[in-house]
Amino acid sequence: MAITNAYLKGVYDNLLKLYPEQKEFLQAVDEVLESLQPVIEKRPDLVESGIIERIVEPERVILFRVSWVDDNGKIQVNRGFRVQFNSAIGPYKGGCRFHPSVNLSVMKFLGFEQIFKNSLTGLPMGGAKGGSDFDPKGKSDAEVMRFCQSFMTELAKHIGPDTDVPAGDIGVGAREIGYMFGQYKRLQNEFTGVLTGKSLFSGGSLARTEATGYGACYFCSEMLAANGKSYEGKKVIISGSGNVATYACQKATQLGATVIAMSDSNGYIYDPNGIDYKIIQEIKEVKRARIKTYLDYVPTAKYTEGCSGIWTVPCDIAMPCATQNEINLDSAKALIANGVIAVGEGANMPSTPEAIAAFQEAGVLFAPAKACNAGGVATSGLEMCQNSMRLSWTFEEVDERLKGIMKNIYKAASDAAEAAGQPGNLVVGANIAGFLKVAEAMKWQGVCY
Ligand code: NDP
Ligand code: 2IT
Repeated sequence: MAITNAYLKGVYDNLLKLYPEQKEFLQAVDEVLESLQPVIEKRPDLVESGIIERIVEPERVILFRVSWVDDNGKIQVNRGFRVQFNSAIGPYKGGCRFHPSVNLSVMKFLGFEQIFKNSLTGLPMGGAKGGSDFDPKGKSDAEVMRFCQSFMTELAKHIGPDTDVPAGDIGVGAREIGYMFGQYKRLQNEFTGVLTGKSLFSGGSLARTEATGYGACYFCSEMLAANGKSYEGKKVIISGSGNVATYACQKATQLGATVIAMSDSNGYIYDPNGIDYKIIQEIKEVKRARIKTYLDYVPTAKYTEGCSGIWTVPCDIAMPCATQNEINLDSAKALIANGVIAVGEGANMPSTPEAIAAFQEAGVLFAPAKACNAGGVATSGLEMCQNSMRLSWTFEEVDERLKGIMKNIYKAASDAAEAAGQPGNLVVGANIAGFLKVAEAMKWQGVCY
């Protein structure tokens, strides 16, 4: 499928002319606009209100220099970003990514996706993303702290608990959130819920750490159940070994599956007896070591250099939880040939458009990122809620709410797909369901951005 509607194609072609180098951003917009065709054909009012032209432009992009001093006393300079994409349904909300591959295209694709994802959660959160091309790998804690303080010194001018609430993403976990929170508090002289993913000692929510991985499994469970299937007895492959991957591994195992392979950017491990998430947690969260270290704990496991080979391992359910475009057409074909029944995207945009088309044509159940990984930001929303009330819920209470939210997202995406005449197409369903709420809010608020 391609964008055939002349109006939507015109909007896309204009972006292509304006931002030809922003490949990831254009990829994300292309998918959403393609999905919106049945809606736009029935809703001339949305065209008249210029909703599409407006929704593809960020309300504000902040780009700044981040200077910091390394352990050798040398001055280092990185680029900092915050893309405040859309505030129609709530304060800007979305993670920060620290990775050398970060650029404006990556920030804009993530911010754009976040608009629809946050809308799907049913909570009042607008869409944003931020980050830096800083690489935390190999840096001392003191270097990471100095970087985070410098990053926050500028970012603090643009965020606030009712304005924009950043959180974690690749390369930004509890340690980085802590350093940023401390600096914000020092600058503003305010103890507020300005970030989520906070420590439990400083207003964090129980179950936020686990939420994205758990949520992805809850979403996939709904999708599998609707098709008479479940995780029980299935072989699962999870790419990555960071926050999302670790807790997807724990939940998939709790649901009766065996997680047989996981990876990092260097390579992947294969353990047919099932990977214990606690080992991954120790390797990644405590030791900050490479996945290869798994062999020290389980010598019978196998390590293969190179991360893309993980998709050639036969499995029933594939959960890409590392990064964008990690499953290309070749990887999709290998998974299909090996009999995969479902793909659940824990990462943002991990499958290329060609891979998604191949899965859908082969009848593989496909859970798209903005629905499947929305449990993380949903639980961030629950953290904001607890901060506003100045109280905290139990793990069980947060987890129950998360389950309910993931169930609702599945239903919203599934119903919207059906209404669009494409039953079972959760890509189309999630895009439409996420979009409609934001579009109505933008229309109601007039031409304010
Ligand atoms: P982490 O930094 O905790 O882990 C990232 C994992 O992915 C690591 O194993 C890392 O390997 C691997 N990885 C990162 N970049 C690449 C790359 N270019 N090629 C191969 N492997 C790579 O991040 P998260 O777990 O938080 O995030 C993973 C994905 O989930 C991202 O797409 C993120 O946007 C998405 N996401 C995260 C949410 C959250 O709450 N944290 C919520 C929703 C989505 P290595 O250590 O070798 O770099
Ligand atoms: O991509 C994402 O949804 C996240 N990184 C989590 C964002 C958040 O605000 O919790």
